[in-house]
Amino acid sequence: MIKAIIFDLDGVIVSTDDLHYKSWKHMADREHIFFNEKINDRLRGVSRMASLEIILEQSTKTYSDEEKIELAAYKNDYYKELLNSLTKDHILPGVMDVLKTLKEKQFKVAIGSSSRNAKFILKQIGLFDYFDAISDGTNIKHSKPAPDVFLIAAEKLNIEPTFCLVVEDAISGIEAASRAQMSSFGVGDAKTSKLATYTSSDIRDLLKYI
Ligand code: B16
Ligand code: MG
Repeated sequence: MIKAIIFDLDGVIVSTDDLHYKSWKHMADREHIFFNEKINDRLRGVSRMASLEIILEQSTKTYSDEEKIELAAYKNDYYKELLNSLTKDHILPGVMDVLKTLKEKQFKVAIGSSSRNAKFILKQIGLFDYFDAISDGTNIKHSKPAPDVFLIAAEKLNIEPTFCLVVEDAISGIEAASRAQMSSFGVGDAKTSKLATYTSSDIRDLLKYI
């Protein structure tokens, strides 16, 4: 029996892919590091510092830890500038229908995101007060595919993990849900995950399974 739905943020509630891409590209160009959309695809659901390591695979220079922190901050400052233009119009199709139906049916809803900017993004799109709990990049040690972000969301909701269903667009996020003993609904990239309990290209199909 499902009592709570935990939503990933980027790629499920709102698409910030392009903003992440522009911001990493801004940093990569300054450093003369090759970066393209294909590499950007590998960053989905991955934490900021782990994303940086993937980008630095293309560099011949070895960066110190301090330099890496500066590179990540440079990217994030630019990303936050871009996030200022985010509004409720950027909420992905079907999301509001699903959220409203879940509230009517009295399911608990939470966010389980790797992003340290999750609360800012939720405020920008007007959904900060909508969720019963928010677990994000600021409260975890290990990011997806580790189960931490979803286990903390369940704990904040006071609901057993096995009663939770995760909605994810990243394959690493579906693995995290599975490791948390939660069922999962994969959209986008995550549709190809063999570990997903359910998959669809339309988030509204989630309502068929609960
Ligand atoms: P930040 P999610 C993830 O969010 C993004 O998919 C991923 O591309 C990003 O690197 C990560 O958040 C960290 O984001 O730099 O804002 O802390 O999909 O888990 O909601
Ligand atoms: Mg995502």
